Amino acid sequence: MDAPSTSSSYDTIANIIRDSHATRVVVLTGAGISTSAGIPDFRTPSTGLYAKLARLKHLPYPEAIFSYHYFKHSPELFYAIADVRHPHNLKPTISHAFLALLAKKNLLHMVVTQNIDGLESAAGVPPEKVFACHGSWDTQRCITCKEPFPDDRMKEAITQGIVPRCLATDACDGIVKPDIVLFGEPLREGFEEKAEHKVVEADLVFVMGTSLKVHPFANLPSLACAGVPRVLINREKVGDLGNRKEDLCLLGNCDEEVRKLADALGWKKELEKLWEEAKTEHVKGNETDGEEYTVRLDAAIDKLAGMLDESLSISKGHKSMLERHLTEKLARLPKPPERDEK
Ligand code: CNA
Repeated sequence: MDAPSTSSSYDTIANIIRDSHATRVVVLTGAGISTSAGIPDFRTPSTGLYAKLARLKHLPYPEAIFSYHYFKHSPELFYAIADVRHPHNLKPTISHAFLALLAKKNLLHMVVTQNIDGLESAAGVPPEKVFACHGSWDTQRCITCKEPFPDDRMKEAITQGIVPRCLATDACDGIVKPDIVLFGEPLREGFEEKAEHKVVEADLVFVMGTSLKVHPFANLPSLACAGVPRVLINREKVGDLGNRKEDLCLLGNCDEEVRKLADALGWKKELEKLWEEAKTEHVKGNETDGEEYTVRLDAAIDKLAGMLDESLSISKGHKSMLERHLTEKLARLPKPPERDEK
């Protein structure tokens, strides 16, 4: 980890906010703001999903489970771990509550999140202030005819780990997919208006809990106008954050850094209260504890490793077909932005 942030960084940011220099705050978030809720991120070595999935020897590469082309070929894998990836009854973190507090104080212009867990809304950020550019688990549809699929049937399929099939007509029988954006799929509509334009309009930008490895999201911080402070809250330096003279880097765990910042702002009590209320409001009934979630995920991946035999492994022929498909797609650029890894 890089050098810890100095107390003057928190005071500098607090002054920018408190003295009303910033009233259009844009927050760009990734999986790191939800890891303390129990949802592993993708890329943290050993605890991230890619590290956990690396033991599935028959996967061509760990990210394949989140690729659209692989999903079309082998949706069983996606659904085998869907239940433990679904954010059922997980609690928002204090970092999510910080976003809600910015909204409550009329400072929040937009949260643009890559996360699909819905925890910003669960913490109380108004829906019009959240743009989940990689979608969410809230709705689902057939990938062939695009017909929406009923929530109760989806819940059943996820719980049982079976691939749901379209009910629209007997002829369709297409695979149903939650409306989350897999690698290789077009982004949700509105990226230009609700993400890019908002960053251009921002007078303060936070970048929290993201490796900035997924494009086009990764380009967003660079759209902040010259002179606009960009604050990175993350365990490590990412992208070009830190390169501009007005950049500030709070390197550490999001929740701890947010607490220190709230303290500098004189918002600590209010933040803790808002967080407590959000947890009580959101989690009704069977609350899932973060540790329990991780244990269940590990068990599901172990089970999957056992299930995965040669019949599910991607054949050499299929792999070269996918590669050909990708090459052809790239050759057809330019086209609307897709969620892509760099
Ligand atoms: P990533 O590539 O796994 O990067 C996460 C980043 O956050 C890394 O730089 C970590 O060092 C950092 N980090 C992790 N935990 C913390 C913490 N507690 N405090 C501070 N920093 C931390 O994830 P990205 O979001 O950058 O990648 C984008 C993918 C991840 C999106 O497409 C998401 O859909 C996908 N994803 C989402 C979730 C979710 O919805 N909660 C979970 C896992 C993956």
